[in-house]
Amino acid sequence: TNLARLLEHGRLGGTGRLLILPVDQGFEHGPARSFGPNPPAYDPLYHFELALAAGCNAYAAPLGFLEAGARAYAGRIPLILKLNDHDLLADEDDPDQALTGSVADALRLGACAVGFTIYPGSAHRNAMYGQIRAIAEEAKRAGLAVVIWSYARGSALSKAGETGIDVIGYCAQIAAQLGAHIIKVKLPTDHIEQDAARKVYETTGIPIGSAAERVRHVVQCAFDGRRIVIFSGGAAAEDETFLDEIRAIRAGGGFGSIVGRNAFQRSREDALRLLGRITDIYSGGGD
Ligand code: FBP
Repeated sequence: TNLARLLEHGRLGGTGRLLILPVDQGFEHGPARSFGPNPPAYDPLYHFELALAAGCNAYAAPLGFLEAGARAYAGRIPLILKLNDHDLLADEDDPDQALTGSVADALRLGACAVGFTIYPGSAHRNAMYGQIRAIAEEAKRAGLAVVIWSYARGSALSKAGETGIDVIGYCAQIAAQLGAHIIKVKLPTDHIEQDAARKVYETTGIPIGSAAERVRHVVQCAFDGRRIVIFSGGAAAEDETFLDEIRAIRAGGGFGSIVGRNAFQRSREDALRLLGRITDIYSGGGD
């Protein structure tokens, strides 16, 4: 029921596509870097309003931001409580995430899903997999949906490897095997990180030449379309470059986007215009 709430809400409700506003960047990147470009975004209520006005399917944030507005907004827009977070104050080759919320918090705040980040590629990945296993069990028992941010990161990978097609496909598969209902990954490039995988891509001719083909392959890696795969927005970008990525996600059978910085780092009016164009594209128009 909670997964349906999320899929049925907003401008894309009932289309099978999703647009989610995630605002954990204050924790993940720092407040000035995140909200300095558009100061009204320091206010947690700004993001609830933006997600609502844009017709997003859901709004995702850590405990503090959700606590600031859940009383007024929990019944008006589906909420996803991020249960772990990472900060940038200490430089680490192998990043880890701290547990910053619980399933009980998600229920108290009226959220319909919990969110959790894993870092495949980090030396700490196995501890994160163990944590989400236990959290997903508890969340599902309570009727909450599970969203996994599956981010390749760590000393085992090159910088290019973090978005390599073989690695992103692997991240999608790991999140699906960990029981995610919704999987969030970065848009992959045509880089192939692992030699063993390169051989298979070359010999079997898996099409990965265009962005849409790569999206299709990542969706295939998440149980051949039986799990919902959405793609992150990334750092603020030119509108047309960004919208081309959305068109590629649609063309490749991706289920949608989770767009943070490209939404809240510009004026509200500008953000609503861009988010409107994204929902137009996912609804089948907007070309
Ligand atoms: P963005 O659209 O701002 O990229 O947000 C999506 C997201 O997953 C956030 O939830 C998270 O804070 C951010 O990406 C992490 O970005 P990065 O990989 O650059 O640290």
